[in-house]
Amino acid sequence: MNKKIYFAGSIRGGRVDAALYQRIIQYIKKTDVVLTEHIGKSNLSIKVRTREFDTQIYEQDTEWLRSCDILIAECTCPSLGVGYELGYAEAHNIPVYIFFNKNIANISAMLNGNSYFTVIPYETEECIYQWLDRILGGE
Ligand code: 6K6
Repeated sequence: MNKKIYFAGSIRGGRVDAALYQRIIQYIKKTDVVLTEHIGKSNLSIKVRTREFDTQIYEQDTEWLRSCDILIAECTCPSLGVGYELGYAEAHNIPVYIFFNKNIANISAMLNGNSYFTVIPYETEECIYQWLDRILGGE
């Protein structure tokens, strides 16, 4: 209850799963705090902006990463930014859970081969929520 969750999902890597991100975020929010609610927004801009604009995003996101209790990532749609966040979380000893739909995508060996990460291949969305109950319930 009331854990701080950093939810990571693709933005410039592609928004094909944005609606799924939104549903996952809403589910987590029933019991806990999601620091990155914007990831699920359907109108989020994916345009490359100025270096200054992106610096603000980087500074804010890495601050949230350092302060979160758990990182939960949906990695079916590959994203350089999410990959960076996973490594950053590992370097700061933040527990990391990585979901991907095994009927749609493969996961990088650099994630699947790293025993620090809990990698969760799923087939149905319902599986994600069952896992979230375990993760957030602290089982
Ligand atoms: C901010 C407000 C409205 O639109 C923005 C623009 N972009 C981003 N805002 C916040 N976090 C971002 C933004 N772009 C990338 N990220 C972070 O990187 C998120 O935490 C995502 O998990 C991850 C996505 O990386 P890319 O490489 O797919 O963009």
